[in-house]
Amino acid sequence: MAAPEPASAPATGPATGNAVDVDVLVVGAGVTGIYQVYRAREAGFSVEAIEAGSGVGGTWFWNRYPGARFDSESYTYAYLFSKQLFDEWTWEEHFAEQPETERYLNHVVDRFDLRRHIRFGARVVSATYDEPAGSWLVVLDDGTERRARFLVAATGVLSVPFYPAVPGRTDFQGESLHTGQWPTTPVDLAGKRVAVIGTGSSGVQIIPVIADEVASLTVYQRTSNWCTPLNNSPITPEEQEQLRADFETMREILNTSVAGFLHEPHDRAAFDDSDEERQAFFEHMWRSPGFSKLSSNYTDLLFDEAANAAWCEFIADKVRGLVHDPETAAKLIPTDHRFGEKRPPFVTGYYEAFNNPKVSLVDLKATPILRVTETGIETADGLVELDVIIWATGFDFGTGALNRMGIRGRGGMALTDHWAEGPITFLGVQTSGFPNFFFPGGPHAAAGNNPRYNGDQVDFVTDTLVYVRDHGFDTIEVDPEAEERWTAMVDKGAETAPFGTKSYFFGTNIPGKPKKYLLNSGGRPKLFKEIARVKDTGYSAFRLSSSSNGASTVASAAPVAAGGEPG
Ligand code: NA7
Repeated sequence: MAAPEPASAPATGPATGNAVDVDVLVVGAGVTGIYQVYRAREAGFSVEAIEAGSGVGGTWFWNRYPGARFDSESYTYAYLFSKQLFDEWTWEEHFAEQPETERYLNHVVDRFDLRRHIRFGARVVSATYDEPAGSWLVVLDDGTERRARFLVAATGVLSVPFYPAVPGRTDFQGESLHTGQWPTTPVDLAGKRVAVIGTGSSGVQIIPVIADEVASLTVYQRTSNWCTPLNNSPITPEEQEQLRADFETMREILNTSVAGFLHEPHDRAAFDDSDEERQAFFEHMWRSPGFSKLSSNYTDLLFDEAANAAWCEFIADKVRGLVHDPETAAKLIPTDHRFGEKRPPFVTGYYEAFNNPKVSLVDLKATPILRVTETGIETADGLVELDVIIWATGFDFGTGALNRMGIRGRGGMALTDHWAEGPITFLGVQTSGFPNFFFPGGPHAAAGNNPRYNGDQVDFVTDTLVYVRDHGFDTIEVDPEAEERWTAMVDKGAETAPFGTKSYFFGTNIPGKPKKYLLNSGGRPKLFKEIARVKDTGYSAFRLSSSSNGASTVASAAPVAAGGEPG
């Protein structure tokens, strides 16, 4: 292992005047949190991360179920801030499996000497803004406290597992597992009668991987998805060499492209081509890697009903060809949503798994689950006896973790009250009434290759902290008008295609959750544009103040109009 690259500034030491334990307290040591710890430390702040897991990785720590892997190309998901890091690490596959990713993240943490900044096995139970002191008081689940100038929640969007309220769920006497909370100890499924509930990205990854070893596998599907092949393969030594040679170009594309992928956009609309050409192009798409089915497909795929329907019909034909039993094939073909309305899962051997006589598909729309019993799952069709139930039932997306952290801002206002009708943010990084609190990679982060977008936000947060410090301020809070405008932009953009209206992107998978779009419908270009405007206008969309000696002095409160409407 190579020696860490030199830090450009001291790793510790308070950057501001008032007494705090740490300048920057980061919550979460996943992909975003690790990068935030690195950037904050390099900028000269003292920093500590609080991580609930016993290891780093966040999503890639908790989702350790068999078959969990990237849907984004490994080298495009990886960190790009260090060419040395990129050169040292050899990804085995174009789409790495969870253990490889977890190894990589551990390597990064050790390579840059970040582990000493991370406290593991600790969960934040409350975080309260202390107005007179201008700092955050954070309480952990063991009762200990931390006082921090800045609080950065890098708690992820898919980090709170969701269990549906199925009657009797906890009565089951066998083993109950959630894909998003998979144990670190070995799970033996060999020869067991197993159920998987849910056929989103997680369900469709685990199903083909465990199908051979179990005694029986019953798949409980409520809604089928438009699954297409991941088309994974090992990275050859020649490809590896090429990737390293192309690093700077690749970094440039990934740091600037709309979706944060390398995939080339197509230049034709679906009906520019003849029927034969379109079939041939769809065949090419079917054989293309991961998200290129979205990002390199026909330009009108997500905007033209007929174009989308043609692609869906192509997929449906594939499913009918792959699945031997026509009834099962029919159940696996979606009838209630277009391709791209929901996050499309990518698969390896998923449809083929249903040709395995041990695998059966239960259509919950026809035969809903009545209850879970001590011994299995009972539907309108009767009881299936089971040894293991795997809940692949998703997450409380976007706001789930933030709403569970007991966050209170100015005047004791609870974040859950401020966001009672859904998140309101500026740039998906700050919300008014909560000074010095940031949440990169949280709600209103853009849709695409997550580490790229989250990295953009971490970069902005870090630049902002430096700006605050170097201009002699110690408090920063977004102007309510700026967050209203940004949120209005997000909501308005979500009214139009291609987003659909029913998916975890809108929170509709969680009973009682306000229906609000939880990504940034303006995408990465909007984020870049607005960040540039913030910097050009001297942070006019924010209120900057100095709270030393207990008195809060507003030193800059330029009207948001100076920053203009986020556009
Ligand atoms: P998803 O994509 O939210 O999928 C959850 C699945 O669980 C989905 O098929 C749901 O069906 C199903 N579900 C949810 N509640 C129920 C109940 N009550 N009964 C039966 N089935 C249910 O989560 P994943 O973990 O698969 O993927 C999350 C992200 O991780 C993914 O997008 C990638 O970014 C990686 P529904 O469609 O709601 O009818």
